[in-house]
Amino acid sequence: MKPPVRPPQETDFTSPTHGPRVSARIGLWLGIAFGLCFATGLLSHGIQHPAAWFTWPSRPVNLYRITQGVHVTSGVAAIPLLLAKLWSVYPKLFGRPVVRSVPHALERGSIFVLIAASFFELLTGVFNVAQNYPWAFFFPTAHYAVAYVATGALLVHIAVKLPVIREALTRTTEEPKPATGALSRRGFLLTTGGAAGAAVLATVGGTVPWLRDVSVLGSRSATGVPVNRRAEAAGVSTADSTWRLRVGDAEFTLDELRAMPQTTAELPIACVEGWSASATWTGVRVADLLDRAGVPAGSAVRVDSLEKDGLYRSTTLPGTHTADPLTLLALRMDGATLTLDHGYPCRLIAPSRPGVLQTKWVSRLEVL
Ligand SMILES: Nc1nc2c(c(=O)[nH]1)N[C@H]1C(S)=C(S)[C@@H](COP(=O)(O)O)O[C@H]1N2
Ligand SMILES: [Mo]
Repeated sequence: MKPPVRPPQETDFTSPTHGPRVSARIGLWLGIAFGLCFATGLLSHGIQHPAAWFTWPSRPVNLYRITQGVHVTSGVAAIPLLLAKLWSVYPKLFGRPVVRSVPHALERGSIFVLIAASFFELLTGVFNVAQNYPWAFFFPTAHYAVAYVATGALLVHIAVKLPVIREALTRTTEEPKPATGALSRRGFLLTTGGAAGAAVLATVGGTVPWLRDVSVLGSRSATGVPVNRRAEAAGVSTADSTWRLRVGDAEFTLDELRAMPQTTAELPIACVEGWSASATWTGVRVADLLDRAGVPAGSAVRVDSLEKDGLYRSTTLPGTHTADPLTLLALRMDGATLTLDHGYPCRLIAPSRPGVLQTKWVSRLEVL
């Protein structure tokens, strides 16, 4: 006789890939990935919108490149981890009664918020790396705000689950062997770890040059330095002979800049969108320019460009960076005069600075 048809129940799901032991382990990895992603995201935000107390060092030159690489890589690694985590707990959807008590309702609600916010962060992040913005909101603001929602919900979740987590991570008793052919807990954890590792490898090449060949998602950085905003899109055409660089009250022609002592350095452009690329830049030290213009050493300046109204037409360069001898107004890249797309006649290139702040087509340094 057939059993009567009934909806599935939580106890129907007997695979060892469900349950607290798997869930707590994957949760631990996911917590680490989220923690790294949140911390490096906050840093990046802090550098771009510094509070009065915040200073970001200009050395080592690759510091921002590394923190941004960790941000993108940990975010990408979190995607397979999140999916595996949801797999491990989805039988709970069939737990009855749906709501047992007020605390239970709050707990379930917080998990819903956590999942929604996590998907929002990971998906918008991936779309940003792909430079695809199929939505109406401004990515940085939304991605930043929802990060707090996700992190808050995560902390609540960990606090609520602490006893279960502790028990699941320390228990040593063996569970019954899974039916032959079924995926064991170990097999599931290894597969999940493998998927996260593959995701990391597919992404880190955007940051680590010698891993570029294995990084299918890092293809944007395959050759040379990518251009995010072209001169044409920025409304900048070949600067005419009337171009001058204004520094405080002083003015410099392009020939005067070329006649000044030149510094050559290999420095990266580390874009917030997940790629970074090094180039050899040659140009004038910002510190020298400020000195010639009679501006006190270590002053912060605003860097203005020829661009009329782009979001990144103007940036603030803090004193730690103006004082650094590797902070340049570059005239040349990889031995040749800057192309218009890379910022001709001159562009800012400073160590350990987000790409979005490496202002191109500079026309003025205004002392703040
Ligand atoms: N004036 C201006 N400078 C700019 C931008 C811009 O939109 N306008 N984009 C920035 C961004 S987002 C990056 S990643 C770098 C890229 O420099 P590149 O085009 O030379 O690679 O330029 C930066 N400088
Ligand atoms: Mo960028």
